[in-house]
Amino acid sequence: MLESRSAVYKMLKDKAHKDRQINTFPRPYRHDATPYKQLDFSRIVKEACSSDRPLMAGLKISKAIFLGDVAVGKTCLVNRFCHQVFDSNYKATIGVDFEVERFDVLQVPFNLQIWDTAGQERFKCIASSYYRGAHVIVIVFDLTSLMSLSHCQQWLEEALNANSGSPHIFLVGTKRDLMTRTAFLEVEGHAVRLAEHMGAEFWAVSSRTGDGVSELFCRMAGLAFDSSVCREKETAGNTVTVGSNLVSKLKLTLHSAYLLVKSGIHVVTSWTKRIP
Ligand SMILES: Nc1nc2c(ncn2[C@@H]2O[C@H](COP(=O)(O)OP(=O)(O)OP(=O)(O)O)[C@@H](O)[C@H]2O)c(=O)[nH]1
Ligand SMILES: [Mg+2]
Repeated sequence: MLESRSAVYKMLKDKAHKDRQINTFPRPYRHDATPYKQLDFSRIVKEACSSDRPLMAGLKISKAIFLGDVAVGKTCLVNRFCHQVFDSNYKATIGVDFEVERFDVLQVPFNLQIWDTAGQERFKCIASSYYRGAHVIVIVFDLTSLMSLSHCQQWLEEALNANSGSPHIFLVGTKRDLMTRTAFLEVEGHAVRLAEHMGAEFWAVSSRTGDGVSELFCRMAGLAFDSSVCREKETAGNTVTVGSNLVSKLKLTLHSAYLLVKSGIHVVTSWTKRIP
């Protein structure tokens, strides 16, 4: 397997590639077309990333799933970002494809698992079994096909049914290069309204020219990383609390045990002494 294509190689690299090093909070495509209004990493995240505490040492991974109609351009989008290639010949995805992309966010290694699912109905059963546990849901449509846009709500419902958390949701229109400006503005209007209804952040990209692709993935990584560290801090906070209680309970128990053992030894000693 080529080094650049190996997921494990990417995850274990010392440093992420320069364009995957995120030190400022990535911007949305349009500030008026996103439900994620924060302008910077959370304070708790910045503090955690600048300290050397062991909390930051673990391997951080978030899962992103890509869904949408047949041939809307999911695979091309993923391949443009992961391998800097574009193939104009359509090859249907069979079931699901998997990639991992390594980022350094605020100098902390972060991996984004990318699950590129098949849009064909006959693979739905296989593909949908990979929806679970998603931190990022990317619903993809073709900007030149309003039909594909009209199916996005349905795709989102299916993805949400398989997930219990609160994933970040993206609505991404592809093939921007095929649109005239006037046609694009019209479709963009529909898509922005739908994105608002879906609670999603809207993006328009072109995998052929690469327009917007890197920005989109960095934005996903930035948001996913921020939530992942916040979650980790919350869990660690709870663990510490629970742990501290346990530790104090354990101390009490040990102390009682010590007293018991002490008296036990005394009894046993006396009893032992009495045997002969
Ligand atoms: N011009 C142009 N063509 C694109 C773009 N993205 C994808 N295509 C073309 O659209 C067709 C379908 O692309 P895929 O990425 O394979 O579509 P998919 O959504 O993965 O399809 P399934 O795997 O069947 O669900 C291919 O012929 C691509 O070359 C784009 O940004 N611009
Ligand atoms: Mg595909």
